[in-house]
Amino acid sequence: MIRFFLIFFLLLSFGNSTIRAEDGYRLWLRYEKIENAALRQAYLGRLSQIFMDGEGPILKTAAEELEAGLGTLLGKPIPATRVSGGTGGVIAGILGRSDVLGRLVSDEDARKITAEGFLLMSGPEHLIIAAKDARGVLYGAFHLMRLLQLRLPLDGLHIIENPKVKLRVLNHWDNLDRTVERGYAGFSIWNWHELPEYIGQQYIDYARANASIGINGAVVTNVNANALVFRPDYLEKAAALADVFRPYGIRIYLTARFSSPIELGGLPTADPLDPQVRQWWKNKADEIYRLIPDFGGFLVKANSEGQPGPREYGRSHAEGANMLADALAPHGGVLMWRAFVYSEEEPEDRAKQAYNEFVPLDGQFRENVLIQVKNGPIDFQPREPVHPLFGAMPQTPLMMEFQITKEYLGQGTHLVGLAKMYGEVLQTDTYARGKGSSVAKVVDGTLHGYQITGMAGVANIGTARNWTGHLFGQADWYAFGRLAWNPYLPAETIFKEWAELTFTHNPEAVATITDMLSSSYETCVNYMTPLGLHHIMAAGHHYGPGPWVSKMPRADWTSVYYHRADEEGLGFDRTETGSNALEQYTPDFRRQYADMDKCPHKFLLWFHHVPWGHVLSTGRTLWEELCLHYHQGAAEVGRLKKKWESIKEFIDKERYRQVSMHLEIQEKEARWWRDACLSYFRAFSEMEIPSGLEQPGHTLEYYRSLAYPYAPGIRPRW
Ligand code: GCW
Repeated sequence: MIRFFLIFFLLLSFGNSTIRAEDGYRLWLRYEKIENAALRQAYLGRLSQIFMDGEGPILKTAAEELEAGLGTLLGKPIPATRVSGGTGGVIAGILGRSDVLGRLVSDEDARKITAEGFLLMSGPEHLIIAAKDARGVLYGAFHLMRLLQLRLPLDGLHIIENPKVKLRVLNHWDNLDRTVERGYAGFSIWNWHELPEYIGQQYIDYARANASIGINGAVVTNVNANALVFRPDYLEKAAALADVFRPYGIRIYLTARFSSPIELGGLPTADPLDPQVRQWWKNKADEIYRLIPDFGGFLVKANSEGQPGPREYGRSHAEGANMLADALAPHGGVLMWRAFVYSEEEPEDRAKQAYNEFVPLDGQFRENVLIQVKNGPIDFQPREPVHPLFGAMPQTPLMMEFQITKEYLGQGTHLVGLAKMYGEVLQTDTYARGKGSSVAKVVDGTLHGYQITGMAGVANIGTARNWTGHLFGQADWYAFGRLAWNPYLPAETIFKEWAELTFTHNPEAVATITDMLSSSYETCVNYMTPLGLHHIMAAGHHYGPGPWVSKMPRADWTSVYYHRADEEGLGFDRTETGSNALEQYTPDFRRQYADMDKCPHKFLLWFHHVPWGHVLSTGRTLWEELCLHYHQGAAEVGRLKKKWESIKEFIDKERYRQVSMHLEIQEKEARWWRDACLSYFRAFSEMEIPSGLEQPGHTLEYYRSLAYPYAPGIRPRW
């Protein structure tokens, strides 16, 4: 008898756990059955069947997505058919190839749909998904599912959505040995050793998740590149991944190590003007396209942090990029060349390097070249002014490079809604063509008329069961995709969508999660690098504070180089009395920051060296303001915890616990940042931390003694 109960209990608990398994793997694509029967009926009235009027791998995916999604959401099978089943239900297809749609879609609507865009329109008994291409139909299908997931009405629907950016790409800093540089979610999901035969389910789920947010490109190798990926057996492996991505409208790209003709081709040089080298790259591109006909192209990090490049041969970035672009052009491929370049020497200000190297080359790149520019001039810091290049290269398509993985924003343990930072960057006015010249308008091509546009995000994905390590890292991946599609989407809109798709429809819970994501970016800046401080993290792994870092192979790899703390004050003078990096911006942009007393506080110490006792517009001295921001930031994390606790009843136990434990770590680390940095800067200001504020729990020597040799995210291998 006891055995019976034991087996029964085990079955029950196992059974429940599989039903309840909420480990985050399903991301925002959970398609939980709509609980409201009346709403289900209302949807069923219009979605009774699915007529996919066309064929091909991507349309097949769209049909399968609709079938699976509608069936689960509406609680009954809704088969997709290839023959017209009358006028009811979903009618999907490509205009110009579908007579049915040709009759249902007006010429005016048809004209408004651009590449990869879609029309979503509801009639009395049907719902139309019409596009000019298969990707548009797929994105329309996912958009329809999102409407149902958000429980939004379909009556009178008339949506035309066109992607504002052409290339919407994830950069994976994944190494061929499956380690991920600056990755905090386990290992690389690409198991190169078992490809091409073994196709992991996660590859398919990855492609589906990206397609659902409009991402159409994946660079699957690290920018600190390995020439081995161009070896024939590795190209076969890459081709197998391309085969997985293709039905989801995703093109594969590879990073190209500039010295590959030497390392792999056995040539004596990689000089881009050498005919043999040019031929080698042409042959290599031809070889790749024989295996992967829709190969996206190359991403290149050259002459940066030890990566090889054209400068070794006295050639310019344009000469290097154009060689690769010429190899790709016959196949329709693109060359993304990174502007994250700072010279081997150590001139006065690293923030000026890329501008000095690239602006003189404006207009010298081939048509199929995009220059991939980080959002700021240093290096993905919690907050940076926008990169001056965004206002300075009207003739060369610049694409944005955001970091989704949180190398400098709390890595795998902090909740920081990055859409807030991305939006701040994208909405910044460069004044390149007068007022209203936002970075978003540079990136989407409307400001300078770029023929090709792009946005890249350094991925935060790994083998972690919930993909991103910290569950809220999914919100950053989701936000990147939504902003690459539409750089003008408000962060709060994205956060609200993600919260509902991922957790619950309870309005209080959704509002709270939205608020947590929305406030957490400023919170993180405050407890790490307030008032324009930057690059004061620990060396190497970049885990935790290190304002004392002063001995590195290069001065501009230290912290003291950036904060410039001395007995007089704090901050980096980038005005004309200092490095004058400010002159690289347009006059209207410059004007906002040139005067210490008018400079917005968020960039005060980025552009100015400010005396400790200088009284700011708040009436507080710099030192007092610094202490206040650090304490506000750390205290805010405590409030994040309380917000999460307040919605416990609406969140499943498993994911609630995941996030709670990470919030515990985040609060501990926020206080660590606060106390370590103030203890260090106090030695220069020679002022006490205001008595009303909690004093550091340890001595400066204690904070400086902390060492974490196994902090995650492996370092670059230069
Ligand atoms: O922020 C730095 C990182 C490096 C990275 C480099 C880059 C891939 O610390 O790990 O190298 O940026 O963007 O190339």
